[in-house]
Amino acid sequence: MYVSLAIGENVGSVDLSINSLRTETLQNPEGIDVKQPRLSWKINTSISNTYQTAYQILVASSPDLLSPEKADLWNSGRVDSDESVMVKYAGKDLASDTKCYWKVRVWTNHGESVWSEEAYWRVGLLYYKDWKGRWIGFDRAFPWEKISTFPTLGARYFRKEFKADKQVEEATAYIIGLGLYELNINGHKVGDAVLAPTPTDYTQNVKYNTYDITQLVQSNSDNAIGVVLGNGRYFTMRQNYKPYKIKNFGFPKLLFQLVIRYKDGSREVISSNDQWKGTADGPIRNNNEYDGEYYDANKEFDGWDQVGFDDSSWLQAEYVQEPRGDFEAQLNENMKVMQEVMPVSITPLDQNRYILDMGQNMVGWLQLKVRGEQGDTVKLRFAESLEDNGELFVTNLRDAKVTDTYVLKGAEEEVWEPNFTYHGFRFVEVSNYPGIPQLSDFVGKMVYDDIATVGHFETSDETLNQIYQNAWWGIAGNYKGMPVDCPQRNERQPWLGDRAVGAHGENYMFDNVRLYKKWLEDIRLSQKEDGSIPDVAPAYWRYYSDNMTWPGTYLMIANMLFDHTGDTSVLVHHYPAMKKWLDYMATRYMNEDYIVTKDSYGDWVVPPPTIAAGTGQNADVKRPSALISTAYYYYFMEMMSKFARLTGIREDIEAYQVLKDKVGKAFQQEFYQEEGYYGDNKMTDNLLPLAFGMVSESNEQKVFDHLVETIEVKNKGHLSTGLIGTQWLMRTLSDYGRADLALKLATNRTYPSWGYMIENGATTIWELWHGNVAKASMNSQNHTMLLGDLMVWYYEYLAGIRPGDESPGFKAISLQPTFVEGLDYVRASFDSSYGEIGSHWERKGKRIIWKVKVPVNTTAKVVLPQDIVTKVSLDGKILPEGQKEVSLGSGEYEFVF
Ligand code: RAM
Repeated sequence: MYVSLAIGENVGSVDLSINSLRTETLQNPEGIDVKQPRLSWKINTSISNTYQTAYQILVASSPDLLSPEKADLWNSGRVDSDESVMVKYAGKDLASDTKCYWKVRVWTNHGESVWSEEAYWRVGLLYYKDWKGRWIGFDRAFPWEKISTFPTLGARYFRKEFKADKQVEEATAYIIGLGLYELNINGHKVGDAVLAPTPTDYTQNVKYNTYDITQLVQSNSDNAIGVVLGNGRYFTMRQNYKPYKIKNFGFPKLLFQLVIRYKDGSREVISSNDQWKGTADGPIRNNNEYDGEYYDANKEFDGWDQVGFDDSSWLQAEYVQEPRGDFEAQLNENMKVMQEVMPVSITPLDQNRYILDMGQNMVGWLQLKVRGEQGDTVKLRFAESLEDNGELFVTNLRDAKVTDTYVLKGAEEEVWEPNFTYHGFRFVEVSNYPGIPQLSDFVGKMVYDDIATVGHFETSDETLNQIYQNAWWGIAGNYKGMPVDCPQRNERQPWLGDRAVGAHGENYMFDNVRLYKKWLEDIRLSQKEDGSIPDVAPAYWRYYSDNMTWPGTYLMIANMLFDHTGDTSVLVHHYPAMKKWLDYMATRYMNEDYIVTKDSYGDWVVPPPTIAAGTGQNADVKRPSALISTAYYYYFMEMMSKFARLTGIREDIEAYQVLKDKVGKAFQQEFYQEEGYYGDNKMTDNLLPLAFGMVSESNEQKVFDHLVETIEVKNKGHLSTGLIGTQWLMRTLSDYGRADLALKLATNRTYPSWGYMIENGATTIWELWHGNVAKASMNSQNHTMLLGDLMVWYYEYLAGIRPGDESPGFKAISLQPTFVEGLDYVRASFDSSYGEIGSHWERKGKRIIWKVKVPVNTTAKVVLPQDIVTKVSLDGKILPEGQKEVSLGSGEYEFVF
């Protein structure tokens, strides 16, 4: 929608439009339980330096009422404000199960827009009492099922017919299907989500999904509902060999509610109860995340989710115990098949077995096309790499069976893919395939949270680009409604430490705000009464090890979300739990000298000194270090003081500073060595105090020199950091003037480095620096944790895009690339809440041409390189000599120097 505006003599007419309307940062969300949702929009215009001066929002209960005169829920009137992101709804109280339509117009310094197109959100079921149905399921296994270490529990199928005996105006379905569900109406799958809903600790909260199914319900007619339930993270007997460690929640169960509004204004609710029919004797004979899915097509019941199916042999649905957690609307995205991957080769192993190569270590599953006899049983087994003899390498999967089985019914052609499992794999062993399988019989389905890729990054260096690709595949694949550590072995846990800084870099690549908000809530809810926070949250594995670094991710991600979105409510909401945790740690583990004595993992997985030394070995994994825990405590004091300031908890601002200073002094005394380094002079020992600002000015250079000496001399130009140190490595080197050394580490192809992984065939990031030779049991080929701060460095240093100091959430932007020698160009962009931020620089002979893009309603502070020798021009005009900074409004600009 464009409108021409006369806006002053010099400019003529411009286009000004508004789009990307979002509620709680979602486009047209269905069923949210936020009582005061926050509304955002983007302004587009081709004219530079445009900012908003006022807005007007209308919210109405129907599109017809969406005018200033009629808006029945809210007419904000003209509000003088430059806010265009997360503006809080301030209209009438919202009722459950209602739809709210909205639109907005803005005034800018360059004129006024017309009304935007309309968007909507639907209010979900706000109160427990709004749920009319009862929980149904079968709280038991059936005779053909097995409850053991490797249980076989099939999917549960439930069905119900109902009559919509009038003209349907609107039909909305609310569903909580645990562990996983698929909802069908009249034979059609509802929505494109897979492996829904998002996993939680079901004793704390369970998430419901909402669907507008108006198009699927037949007016004046009978209709059928069919729901399939999978085990997911709810029925986890699969790991029951460690009941002391692993939570099990029970058997799959369902709560369902369909609200139909008829054209005549009447309303009808159809919900789950014991009038539904159910069976566990269907085609999905077994399903779980680790062992795969077993599907017998001969057990299919044709038309079971359509009207007229004879369900007389099915059982009456049973009332079952409801889960303990609160029912909440799911605000983060469900998973989806996000991309298809075609296999690149198929190689026979023996008469009956073939190896399929997907060309990429991916997460998801394989779709199979097959023709054969009834009862033929095709097996698919998945792995990340191959043994030398061409067989699958499966030892690193530990006891996960990762096998999908399909039993043919003998139809003309059968096409199948699993519903309730996923695998981390590049290779697939196909066995018992009738006939000769062709590449075209298989399609890889890449499955992760339905979030957009918002960042693009490219340089003149092939290694940097390939690492970026590997990172993208690894990060995306490990988004499973929570960030998991790995997708392939019998683990797949949301380990906190792996994402502490990683999440910050990921945010430039993916629109993951809702995912990380959800995860922060998982972490908060995992806190014990006494204050302790686990290393894994949701705590499916109970690891309450009283650690500083892993649980500290709680604070670091809150900090990232604030800096990247400007959303203070995150800090307000989590502040008490963070404070409680820090108090808990201090009370138990801070000695009278202010040293925090407890740490669990140290600098997890530092590289063995040589490949030979690492062959057949784990990394040097657990070396708890009081240096690390004390440094982090110091760092968190600064962060808490910031949070206290932002949330208005005045008394804490100073208190945290005071404690920080004490911890800082104690750290100096305890760990600083007169030779000018910290602790044992390991890279991480020196990196942390430098990165956290703990080193006195007079010592800084000495400490930094030791760090550099370790890299250049001792390590011959390589890193020797594990999960902790790598999180601060690239930025610290650059901040102290050695971006060239950071670039060297990032482009190395020899051990240990990210490039070494690539040299050895990696298409994702390994768990271990020596992953090609390490002991198999602890050696995933798709972990993201060793990325450290590399992605942050790509965007914030090489491209120089950062949130500005003056205003968080990229309302103010800082642009300051490191024009490091050795790169000919860097091209990056990032789609922020205000629009695209771009930074492209390129060497042309001795000059650098740098193009930047600043979105409407933001400002950017550009810091010019300090060591420029030539004159600087901005859009062809020479800047005054000595100018070091330029302030820009929105638009596209070109610097030359
Ligand atoms: C491993 C996980 C994870 C790491 C922990 C400490 O089991 O893979 O990545 O955070 O250990």
